[in-house]
Amino acid sequence: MINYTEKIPNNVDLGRDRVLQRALEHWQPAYMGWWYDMGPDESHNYEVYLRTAISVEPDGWAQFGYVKMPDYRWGIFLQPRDEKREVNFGAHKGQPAWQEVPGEYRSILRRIIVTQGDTEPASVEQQRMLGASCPSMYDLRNIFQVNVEEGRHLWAMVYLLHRYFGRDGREEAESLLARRSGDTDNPRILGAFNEPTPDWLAFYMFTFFTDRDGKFQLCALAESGFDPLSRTCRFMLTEEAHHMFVGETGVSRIIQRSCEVMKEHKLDDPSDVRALGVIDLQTIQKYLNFHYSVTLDLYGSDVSSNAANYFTSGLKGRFRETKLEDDHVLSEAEYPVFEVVSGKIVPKSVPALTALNERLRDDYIEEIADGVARWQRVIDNAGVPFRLTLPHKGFHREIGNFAGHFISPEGEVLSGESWKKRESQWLPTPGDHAFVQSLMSGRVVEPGKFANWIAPPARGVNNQPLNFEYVRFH
Ligand code: BYC
Repeated sequence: MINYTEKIPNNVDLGRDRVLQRALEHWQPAYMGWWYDMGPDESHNYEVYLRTAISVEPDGWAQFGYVKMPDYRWGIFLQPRDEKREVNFGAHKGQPAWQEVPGEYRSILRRIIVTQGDTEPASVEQQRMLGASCPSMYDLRNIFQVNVEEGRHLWAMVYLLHRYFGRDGREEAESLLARRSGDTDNPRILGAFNEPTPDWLAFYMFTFFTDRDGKFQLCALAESGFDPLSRTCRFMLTEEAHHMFVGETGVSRIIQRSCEVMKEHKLDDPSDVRALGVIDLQTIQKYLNFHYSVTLDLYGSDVSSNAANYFTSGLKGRFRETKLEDDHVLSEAEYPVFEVVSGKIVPKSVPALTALNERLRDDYIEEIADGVARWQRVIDNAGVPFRLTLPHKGFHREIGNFAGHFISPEGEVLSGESWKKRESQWLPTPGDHAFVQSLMSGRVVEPGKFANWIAPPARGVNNQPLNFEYVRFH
């Protein structure tokens, strides 16, 4: 008999919760089976310098030490409860926050939790082969850190399903381990989580763009009137920051290295840049276009009655809901969305309640633009005349008002034919992928060494030097 309280660090009084323990007796071994099958390939015996959360206190959420990943202590943590917390928006505004699931919202709440939970193992599956082509031991350690924490985020959602949703919750928790990223018969729920992450440039783009969707969705769920969901998401957000850091600095280091080589050899033609074994800025722009557009789809339709219901029910708020100055009910307010009418993109005012997906997407775009401006500074500081741009938000979309239209990165509405002709200038082609992957044909794991196509980071993990042995392979 496994002692779960010892094995699973938690602040949910797991030791005394018989129902939860019984549910975990079935799920925990299935989770380990999933990790052995779908977790990072060939990594099970490595000792990795990881941070583990063992409590929510400032000194407990980031304990560093060597761990074999299957022995990682995936914990269950909720931010401490605020007894006075209320439902802060929607039809129940002003009522005490719910500690149990309101009966009438049971199925939509379960659906939100399942959708959130589904993304976590999906991303681990998408990234599982990347260890074989890592650019350094430092980067290898970072991807493993991201992977174990995505695993913990799955635990966080599964805790809610087991604790609050009875048999339905247990079934959903099992299905979370059964779906597979990219599987034709049983795929992950949301589009971007079925796309491959075939190389490290894609991985850094994913953690910059898609993990940031994670941040914004978690922020919206952290506003939930269902208090356990809010408290779980608040704690998850402390870990999410590191994932976005890995993405932002990863892309930034690739840009820096390419610019260094371009300056040193005084060249800017992409094929000359490629010939020196670094990634040309044009290819980086194409990857950016792809990951940005696929991630924009994750916010759902521009006009959505689901989103209006989530808000009015008090289950999912807006980004920084309690800091916003309005009635938090949105019965009168309007919000602009865009649609394609007779070959033109035109604004349309719709009830703000129905435009909540679009609003969250707009909040996200603002933060993304700041990150891209930081990448641009690396290019400018190197004195390279190249501008990275964010494409128009209608570019390459499959969900919402732009789906089915052909929009250029500049926001022109094109015919299918002229889109096809230019697509290869805007999105990575099989040839681009083959080139990027050709740079990443093997792994670089000598402590302190970095692949030619990426600059070293400014500092190591947890104040350790860059040549620290972040992963022990024996
Ligand atoms: N792909 O009213 P609509 C993260 C479906 S990332 C496929 O527009 P709604 C992480 C939708 O399900 C954050 N299907 O959408 C990052 C619906 O289906 P039904 C994840 C899609 O419901 C990196 C229909 O289309 N968390 O944490 O308002 C690494 C019409 O839907 C997609 C969440 O997403 C899509 N992209 O909004 C690790 C938060 N989009 O009803 C982790 C929870 C929509 O016709 N989820 N559909 O069967 C939600 O709040 C909502 O489900 C969504 C969609 C915002 C995603």
